[in-house]
Amino acid sequence: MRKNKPAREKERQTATRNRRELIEARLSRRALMKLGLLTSGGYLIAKNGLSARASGGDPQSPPTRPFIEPLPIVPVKQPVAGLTPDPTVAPNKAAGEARTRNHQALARFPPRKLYEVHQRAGLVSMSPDLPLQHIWGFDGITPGPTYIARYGEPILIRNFNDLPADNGGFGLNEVSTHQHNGHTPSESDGFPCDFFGPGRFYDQHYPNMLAGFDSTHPPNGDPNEALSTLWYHDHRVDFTSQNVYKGLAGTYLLFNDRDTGDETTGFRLPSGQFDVPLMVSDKVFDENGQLFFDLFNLDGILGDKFLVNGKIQPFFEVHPRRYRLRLLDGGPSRFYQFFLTDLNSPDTPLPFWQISNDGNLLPKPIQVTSVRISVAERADIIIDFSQFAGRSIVLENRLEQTDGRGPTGNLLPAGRGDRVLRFDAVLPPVADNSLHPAAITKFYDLPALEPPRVVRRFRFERNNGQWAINGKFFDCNDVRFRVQKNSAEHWVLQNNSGGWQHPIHVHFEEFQIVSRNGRPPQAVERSRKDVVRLGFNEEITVFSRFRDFVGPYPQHCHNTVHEDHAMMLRWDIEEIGDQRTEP
Ligand SMILES: [Cu+2]
Repeated sequence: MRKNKPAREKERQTATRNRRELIEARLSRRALMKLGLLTSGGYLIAKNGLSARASGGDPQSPPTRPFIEPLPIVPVKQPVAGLTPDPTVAPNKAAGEARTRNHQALARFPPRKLYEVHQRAGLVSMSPDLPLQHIWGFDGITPGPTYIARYGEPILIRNFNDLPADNGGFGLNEVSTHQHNGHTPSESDGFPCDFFGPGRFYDQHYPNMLAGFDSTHPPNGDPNEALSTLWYHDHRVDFTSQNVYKGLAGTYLLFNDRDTGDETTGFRLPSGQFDVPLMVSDKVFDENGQLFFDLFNLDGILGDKFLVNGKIQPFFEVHPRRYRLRLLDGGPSRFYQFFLTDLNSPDTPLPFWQISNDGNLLPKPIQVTSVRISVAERADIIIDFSQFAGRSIVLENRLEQTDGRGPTGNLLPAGRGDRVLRFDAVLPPVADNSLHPAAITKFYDLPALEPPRVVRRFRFERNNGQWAINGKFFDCNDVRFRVQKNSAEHWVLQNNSGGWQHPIHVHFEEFQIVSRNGRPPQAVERSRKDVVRLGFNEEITVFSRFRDFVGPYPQHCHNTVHEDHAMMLRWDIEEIGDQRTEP
């Protein structure tokens, strides 16, 4: 029987408050299951005030006005002149370093720039209609500062954990910072189990070298494997969703002698102030307007507020010229399909250009009317705002998604989707030295494939209300398989979880899709990738080479809730690999 609305509302608030107390006690979902407080179906055990379905009690955010604050432009991280003490190959435990393994390549690729970043609490405004929010951020801001890096210019970041003991409701003050898509030695990759607590630091060495420098393309690597749009985020095992939702993420851009960061040279892509990272995330706020994270939602968390670069529904005043916009789905769980919409004539499709998929420029630009990204995927797009001079255009997500399972597959009518960002083409005309994307006939060729040494199969499946790969949950110490250095493999990713979708991410080496449900990849999926959307009942085969470094790396679902609970596995690169086909 349906209860009347006030009674249901009160029950919901009580359940929310009680769950919050458990979250503040910093119990992970796994701990709660062990304590018997959470059933395998994700329901809290019926007990006073906890009887609501665990995932059904998300608060509805208070109302906020859209498009009243400008898009934040994230500051660029500046290097420091030196670090004291100097970085060392072996972990400097005496000085408080938390690293446990030696740097593999510090002497070979000595850092040319040094950085120091502090993860700490911050107080920020996400909307003037909400109170200030207690976040955790790199340098106390979210998104964290943008790193601008170049190929052939190794860097080292001294990463301090200055996070407080009080989590204010959710989050765990232990961290492991992953550079997503980086060709990074394992000890600097941000492996989920390399986390460390407050008061310590971790030196992360990023060689910024092209993949293959030590084998397939010595000594400088394969120019066709250049990366462009990377990001970094916390990856602490079991707590990634909470810590990233709390703000621990930022952008890392890589340039080279073709994608130069100067629109008068190389590929001549829009550059400088016309090259803008856009981190999109969805969040939910409680009845007091405070950022809320429901620890008991095992499906995936959907927010009812959409933020770009940390602000709810900002506006962006642009000049009437071309811009390169780097879209990133910052999670925690939502899939997007973005369109450009003129709200005065929403049914008129507005084409633009997609130039990349994840961190990789496509073989050449492709004209599209929408881009689809799931958690952690990126897409660089070029929009020419000269055609919209004097007008406002909305970045609209029209992909229908009603719970954490994945999108329904339906597209909402134009103008009826989520209005994420409004472009106002109101600034005066300025020079545009970038090339029209139609005039760019080639970025990079796709590297040739080769026969795999091993074909491994992975079933992504539901297991007792949690998430498993080949029936097993993540375990830091369980090396599920060993890849042989300087070999190639096929990985068959199979969605065995019924009505669920999973964005699958592999660390360290990119892949190419060989087949999706038996068919070769089409259009923008003809690309190098580091995340692939595994749709309902799909089977995808991907190809990778494994080169240059050794050590542990993970493969996991990037719905951060699934990942924490525990759809992830550890694989290691070693000199001699194994032949396990269903690891
Ligand atoms: Cu998943």
